[in-house]
Amino acid sequence: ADDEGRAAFDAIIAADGRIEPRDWMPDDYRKTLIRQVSQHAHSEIIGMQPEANWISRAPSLKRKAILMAKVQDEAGHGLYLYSAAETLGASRDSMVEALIEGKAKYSSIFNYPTKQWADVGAIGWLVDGAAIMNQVPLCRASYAPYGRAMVRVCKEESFHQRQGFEILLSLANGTPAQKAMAQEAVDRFYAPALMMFGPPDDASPNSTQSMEWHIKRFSNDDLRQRFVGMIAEQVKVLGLTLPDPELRFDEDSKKWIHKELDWVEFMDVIKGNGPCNAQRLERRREAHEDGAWVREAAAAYAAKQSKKMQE
Ligand code: FAQ
Repeated sequence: ADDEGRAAFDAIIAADGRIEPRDWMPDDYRKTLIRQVSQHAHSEIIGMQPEANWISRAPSLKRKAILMAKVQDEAGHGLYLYSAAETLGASRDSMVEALIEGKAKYSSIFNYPTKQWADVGAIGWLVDGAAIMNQVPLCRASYAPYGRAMVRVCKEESFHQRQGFEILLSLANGTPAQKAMAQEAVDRFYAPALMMFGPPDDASPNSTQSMEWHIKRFSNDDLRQRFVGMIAEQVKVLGLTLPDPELRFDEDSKKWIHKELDWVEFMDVIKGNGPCNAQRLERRREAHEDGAWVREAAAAYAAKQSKKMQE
C-alpha cells in the first residue's frame, strides 16, 4: 500500500497538485511541513510581542486602534497555522511545549528590540513586507491546508505593510527629529529583515528537497533579492535611505546585489542568544501560565457537553 501511496503522491506533486491531510505522504514530507508550519506559527505568536510593546504608547487613538488590530491579526495567523500543523498529526500541546521550553525555532527577526515608536513603522514596512514576499509563493504550497491558510494571512499582511509604510511616511514628512527617528528605525531593521529569508542558498540544508516537493517555490536568496529590489524603490517615496551603500541592480544577472549580511549574528540569534530571545520566551511562558485556567475551563466545558450528548 505504501508503494501505491508513494506513486499517487509523486503523481500529484509532478502535476503540481495538492496534498490533503488524509492523502498518503512520505514521512519526511510530513516532518518538514510540521517543522516549517509550526515554526511559522511560533513566529506569528512571538511576533506579537515587539509591537505589543508600543500599544500603550501609540501616539494617537487611531494609531493605537490600528496597532491593536494588527497584533490581534498575528494571533489569528498563529492559530490557523497551529491548526494546519495539527492536520499533519502534530499535537497543539507538543508544539506549544517545544516553544516555551526553548526547543522550537521561530523567526530571528522577533528577537530584536523595539526601542521607539518608529520601529512599529519599520516592522510593518520591512518585516511584514518580507513576510509577504516569502508567503505569497507559499499560497501555492503543495500541502493544501498550509496554502489555504496563507491566502488569508497574505491579505492581512498587505494591510500591515501599508500601515507600517504610512507610519514611516508621516514621520519622514514630520519634524527633523521625527524623520531622524524613522531613518534610525530603518537602519536598525534593514539587515535583520533581510535575514528573515533564511541562510544563503549554499547554506540552506532544507531548500532543495522543499522545492522538489513544491513547498518552497523560490530559494532564500531569490526571495531576498526580490525584496531588496522592492524596498529600494519604496524607500525613495519615503524620502529615506537604506543602510546599504553596495545596493544596486546588476544588469548582467538581472539581480539586485546587496551587502553581505552578518551570518554569525544570524546563527547566534537562532541559537537563542539574540538581544531579546530570553525575554520573548519568558513573556510567552508567563502568558501560557496565566491562560491555564482558560484551557482548563474550556476542557471541562467540552467534557460536560460530550457527556450530555451521550445521555
Ligand atoms: N529565523 O534550510 P533552511 C511573520 C532555520 S513572518 C529563524 O533555509 P527552510 C509575520 C530553519 O528553520 C516570519 N530560523 O530552512 C509577522 C532551519 O532550521 P531547522 C515567519 C531560521 O525551512 C510579521 C535552518 O535555519 N515566516 O511571522 C530562519 O527551508 C510581524 C536552515 O534554513 C515563516 O516562518 C530565520 N529567519 O527555509 C508576524 C515563513 N531562516 O528547522 C508578527 C515560513 C532559516 O532545520 C509581526 N517559513 N531558519 O532546525 C519559510 O518559508 C522557511 O521555513 C524559511 C527557511 C524561508 C524561513
